[in-house]
Amino acid sequence: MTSMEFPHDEFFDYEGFQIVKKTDNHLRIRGVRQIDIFKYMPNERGKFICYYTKQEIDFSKVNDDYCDCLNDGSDEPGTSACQNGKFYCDTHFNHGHPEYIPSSRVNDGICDCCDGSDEWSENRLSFRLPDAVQKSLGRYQTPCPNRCLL
Ligand SMILES: [Ca+2]
Ligand SMILES: [Ca+2]
Repeated sequence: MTSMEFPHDEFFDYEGFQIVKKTDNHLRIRGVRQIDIFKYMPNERGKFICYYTKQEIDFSKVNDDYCDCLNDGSDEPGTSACQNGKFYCDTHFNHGHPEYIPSSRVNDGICDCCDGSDEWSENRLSFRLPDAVQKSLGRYQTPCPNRCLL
């Protein structure tokens, strides 16, 4: 998730824009880093344009958990719907932790982002390793601890 200031509320009127949180005119879109937010602005027809194919789709199809931009996965930055997508963790630039992960790892029950932001649905695996084992492996299951400062 990331944020960017917008001067008007008009952008928030598009159905399905999948705003995770709007506070003090900040827009946050799950799985999108701040410098890429502009790519998620609707065009003059209120549509989203896939990054590479330039395919035009309705904004309601962004982060709707169905892959519409088949070649680049750009319409699903915050879900695991597209095989080739990237999910940007809420917390970037943490030494030793990934800035982004393959979108296939979103909500898979394993914490990949140091802040656990990839596990936003808090899916839990049917088995759970003891905490001590998880710690010794350096791999954690949901609910995710915040490891960004470690
Ligand atoms: Ca979609
Ligand atoms: Ca994960």
